[in-house]
Amino acid sequence: MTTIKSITAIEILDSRGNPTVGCTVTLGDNTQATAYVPSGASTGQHEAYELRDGEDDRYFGKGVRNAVANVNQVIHEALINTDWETLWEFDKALIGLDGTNNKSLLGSNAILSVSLAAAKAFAQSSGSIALWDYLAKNGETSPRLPVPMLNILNGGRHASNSTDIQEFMIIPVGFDSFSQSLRAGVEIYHSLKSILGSLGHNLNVGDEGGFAPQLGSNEEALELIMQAIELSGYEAGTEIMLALDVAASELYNSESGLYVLERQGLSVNSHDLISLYKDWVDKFPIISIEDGLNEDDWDGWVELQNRLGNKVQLVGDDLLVTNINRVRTANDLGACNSILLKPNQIGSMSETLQALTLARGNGWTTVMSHRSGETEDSTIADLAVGWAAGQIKTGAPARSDRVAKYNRLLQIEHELGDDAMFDGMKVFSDFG
Ligand code: 2PG
Ligand code: MG
Repeated sequence: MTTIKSITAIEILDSRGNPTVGCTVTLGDNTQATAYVPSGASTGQHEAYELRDGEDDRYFGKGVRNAVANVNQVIHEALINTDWETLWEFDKALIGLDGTNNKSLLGSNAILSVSLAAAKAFAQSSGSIALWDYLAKNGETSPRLPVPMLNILNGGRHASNSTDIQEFMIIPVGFDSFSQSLRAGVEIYHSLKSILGSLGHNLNVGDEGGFAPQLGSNEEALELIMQAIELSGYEAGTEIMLALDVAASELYNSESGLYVLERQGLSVNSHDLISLYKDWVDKFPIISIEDGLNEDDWDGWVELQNRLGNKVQLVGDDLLVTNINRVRTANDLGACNSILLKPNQIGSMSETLQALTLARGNGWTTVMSHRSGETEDSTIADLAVGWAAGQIKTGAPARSDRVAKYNRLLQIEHELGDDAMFDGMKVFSDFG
């Protein structure tokens, strides 16, 4: 039995200088753990409700004092001094306190902060090495280091004046361990910097630490990344694969029903956009496309899956919002073959795990993910390993909010020693 003595939250800042919730849970045995909640920019319409103060002019309305008060008053008062048999029993009671289907009463940021901090505290108190170990034991999964997807070129909502496509990622697949894979990714990141510099592009970075040059087209970004892979001495298509997060909900014009790619001078319907992806997939070693279409364009997604699903991992982010109901719909329709898992899209640990488990049961791949607004909290690294997600998306190897996750994974790899499992290209064996 585990008891909680206190649950306290404060308002802290994320990597974009916006307020977010930090929470500390103290157990009856004095074990204490803290977690910080991330926040998105290209958020899906169907995500759980992030409670911000609005109204007052503190932080231009983005303060989270109400969410913090909900933790310190409502959640603290309701959930302390009760005996919990498992973390999941506690998590269920926490979710039940809100009672709405999108956490709009207490705020998903309030609830998730408690859910994450409690998970860390329960893990510590159980005598597990760390959260990853506790989760693996609980789920009876063997811990696995994820293949990293490094977002080395940022556009869309994460960088002004860059590409239409939000994220150009590299996936180092042809390596035997996480650290070797990461090293390759980091070297390519540095090579991309030299190439951009030699071409006279600016070397500023976007919200996720990837470069944000002003390029003429989205294809140019892909070509520059191919050159960076070559310059680093790696082979594209075998050792290194490419991935995109189009974040197409941001490109979709609901009045015209068309997707607008300004850099490309294109306004296209979903059929033609899929054809464009098909051209890119034929030309470049792209193994993964996330949010290729708008979050409610179910017919388009089904066509995308039919035309590219046997070759390419089609990841639902805004489409699925880590929500089992949308995972179910997508599976019934045959709309995608992979899920992006963002705990703050749904607002709790247990619901994130449910979405992962259901997706895995569908035979899909699973990708643990950061948000564009992050903190030094690296819990997603533990979730990726403990739940054996297979892949993690956590930005470029730049800026501490991104690097914290990579460093945490290096630490876990070290702790696992000879038991550190890493799949590399095997994760993508269903594609290509
Ligand atoms: C995404 C994320 C993270 P945001 O679209 O996948 O890269 O961005 O957190 O802004 O939604
Ligand atoms: Mg996305």
